[in-house]
Amino acid sequence: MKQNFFAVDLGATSGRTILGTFTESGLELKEINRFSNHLIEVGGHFYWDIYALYRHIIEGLKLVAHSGESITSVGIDTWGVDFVCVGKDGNLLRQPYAYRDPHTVGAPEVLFARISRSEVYAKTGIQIMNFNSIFQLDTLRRNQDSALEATDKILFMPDALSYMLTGEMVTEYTIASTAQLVNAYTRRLEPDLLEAVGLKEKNFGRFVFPGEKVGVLTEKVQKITGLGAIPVIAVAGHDTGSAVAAVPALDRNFAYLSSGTWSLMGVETDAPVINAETESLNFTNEGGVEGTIRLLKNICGMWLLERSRLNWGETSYSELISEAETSEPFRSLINPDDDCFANPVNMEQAIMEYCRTTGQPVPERRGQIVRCIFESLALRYRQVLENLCALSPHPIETLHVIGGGSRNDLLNQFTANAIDIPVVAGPSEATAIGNVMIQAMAAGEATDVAGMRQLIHRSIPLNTYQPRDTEAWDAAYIQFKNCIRPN
Ligand code: LRH
Repeated sequence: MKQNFFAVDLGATSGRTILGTFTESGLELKEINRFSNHLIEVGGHFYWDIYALYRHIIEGLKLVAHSGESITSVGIDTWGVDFVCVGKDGNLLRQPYAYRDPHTVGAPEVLFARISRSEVYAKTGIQIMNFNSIFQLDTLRRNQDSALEATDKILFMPDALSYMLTGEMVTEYTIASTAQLVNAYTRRLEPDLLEAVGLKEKNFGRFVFPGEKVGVLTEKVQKITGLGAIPVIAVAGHDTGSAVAAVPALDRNFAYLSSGTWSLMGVETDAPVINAETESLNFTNEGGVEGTIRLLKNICGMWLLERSRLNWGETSYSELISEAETSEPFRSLINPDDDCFANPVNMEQAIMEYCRTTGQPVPERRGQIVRCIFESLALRYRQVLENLCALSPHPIETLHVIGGGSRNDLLNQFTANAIDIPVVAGPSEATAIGNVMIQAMAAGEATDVAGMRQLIHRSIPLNTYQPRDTEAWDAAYIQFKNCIRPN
């Protein structure tokens, strides 16, 4: 019988549900619904609306039920680090804080007074970013947050949504690894780190790995959706974990760039790579599928454009890209990872201000801003790739760009030019594909990730970009390094 896998893929600016099916010609994906996901600002704090996300998932499930299609299983992946507090009675205690909330600014330094930075990094291998759950939890603890004080269980976003569908509480390994509370070697929650933020293992759900069953839809959910007792499978709950599982590579000699709100650039390894160099370069070791580790770096990605676009009404991405294409090259550059771009009130102004204070021409037109963003991202990719080449246990011959950003021809070409190796772009729906893959493996319809990658390679159109104008990009790289200011 035909098996349909229902993938819920939630990003920090938009979400979608997708029905994935294997046919003779390969993998078929049908988008069921797509919706935006907003940060909600209340009293200077930023939250997510988990109930709205839940409602969109229910809508998606209803649409499939009404179409008469069957669903074999459901899997949920989301952005990393954020979590929900659940009380003893099983109720969610408030809307979850969003990782761009400024309450964690300076939080790592406060925690490191009690447990050293090196110890935290040596255990987890996770790059220090102030929004990691460990720092969010410590901030809430110090602020005597009433929800945290009443918490019985902490559930990460995908696990919280699975709980709302099934009533079962789990802690899935890949999403938990982003919290900086998992030991990279034992692949379990690390008691010393939990203790440092006042928690115990009993404050988390049953620990599971990708492919394990969470539970089945509750009777209430069955009733409102018109579906049966369908299983919910723990996929790689972390979106980047799902996306990288779907890189259409035929061997190991590649780096990937998962391009969305963030640009995650790294390599896949069999074991954590945790040493003085990875620590000083602040590289991360996130948990992946089939025991793999993603040695990578977070780079501020399309966030720069998504946020700038808020000032430009409904201008389409293709219009903005063509305005960038006809703008002057290398007029001004920014460091995409400068702190000032984390959550500015006005991104366009923040970019202009950066250029002004670093003595560069201030971009005035939209096309100039977009060109500045794309060129700066491509040059930052080069910088991170240089570090990766030194850290990676295997050679890097190709860069696979996956995710929504892989549809951007101009940026793909800029990236190839900047890094001087070929860029292979696609699939743009890598995250949903990875999510479907894990469900298919759990259902016995696929055997392993390598086989699935071959199938994706065969059945999804990919575009290759060869490096061009490399001398001009070499000069621009020097210009880029000169414009970086300390964070
Ligand atoms: C990308 C992502 C990334 C995390 C960030 C919070 O969506 O999951 O891997 O670091 O969100």
